[in-house]
Amino acid sequence: MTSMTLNCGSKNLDLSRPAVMGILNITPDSFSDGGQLYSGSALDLDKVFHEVEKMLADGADIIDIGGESTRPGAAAVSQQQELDRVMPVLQSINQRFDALISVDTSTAQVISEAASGGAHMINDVRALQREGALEAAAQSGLPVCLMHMQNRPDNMQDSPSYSDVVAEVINFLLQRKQACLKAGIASDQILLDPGFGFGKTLDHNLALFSALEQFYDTGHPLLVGVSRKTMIGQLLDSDVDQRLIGSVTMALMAAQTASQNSNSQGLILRVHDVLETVQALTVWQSVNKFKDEIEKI
Ligand code: 7PJ
Repeated sequence: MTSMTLNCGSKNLDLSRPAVMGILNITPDSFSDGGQLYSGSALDLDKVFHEVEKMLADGADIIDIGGESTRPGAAAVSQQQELDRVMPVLQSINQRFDALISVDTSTAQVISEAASGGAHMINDVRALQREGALEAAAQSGLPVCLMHMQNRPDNMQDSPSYSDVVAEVINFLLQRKQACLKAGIASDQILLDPGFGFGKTLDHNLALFSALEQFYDTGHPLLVGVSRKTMIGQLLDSDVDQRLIGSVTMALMAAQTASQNSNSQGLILRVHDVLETVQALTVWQSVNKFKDEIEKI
């Protein structure tokens, strides 16, 4: 087995156990926590710091900063707006906290500036398909997360359709991996993500989740983001503020699948509810450790 440490520029991420990525949404219009960090129409940096401090204290391994809302039907954001949102937050978090920061962006200029501004990972829901994004990511030397999305945020939920959702998503991700390798990104710096909820019906999402084994078999670390998503709302018939238990359950199931797959190179869970996810993982890990110890006797 290769090393379970992801090199993230000036920091390393331990992937020998599931890592928790806390979501920091600095958009005014995110679907589940939109505008919470705003005072009126302006982003409130004190609220941002408080949120980051809490997520780190709760056990987040990574803070994921997103300046573009990709919820279904979200308004497009200009490059300048995205830079204006992301860069001051990235810089001030880096000054105040010793945190591993990923930036959720598809824009070449944001990738480049975020890398020089101290970001440790690039998370792209468009898998580096925008003009210049591959080159900017390669130049940054940072790990990249490639996510699958069918169509665009404004139309992705209109009528998602696949003949074989698992094969199509894996093929897409492997094609994007090849493009990354060609652009000079090292294979062990590439993470893959099925993109739950991005151009997918409930059945598509469940098919992908049930096939996580096949994603681990690619030999890349995975990122799984199901937190508070519509699929959980559909399973529970619940609004976005009632999806905590469902989200944590799925996070734990993904962790369990990873731990049972000998090809797994690690898992990052992208979540809103850091404390609850970390607690579930801690209990699960403690029981597993105990079991391993009695098996050794
Ligand atoms: C994801 C993401 C995801 C990755 C969002 C939301 C929508 N990045 N950004 N994977 N989702 N890699 O938080 O529900 O699933 S934004």
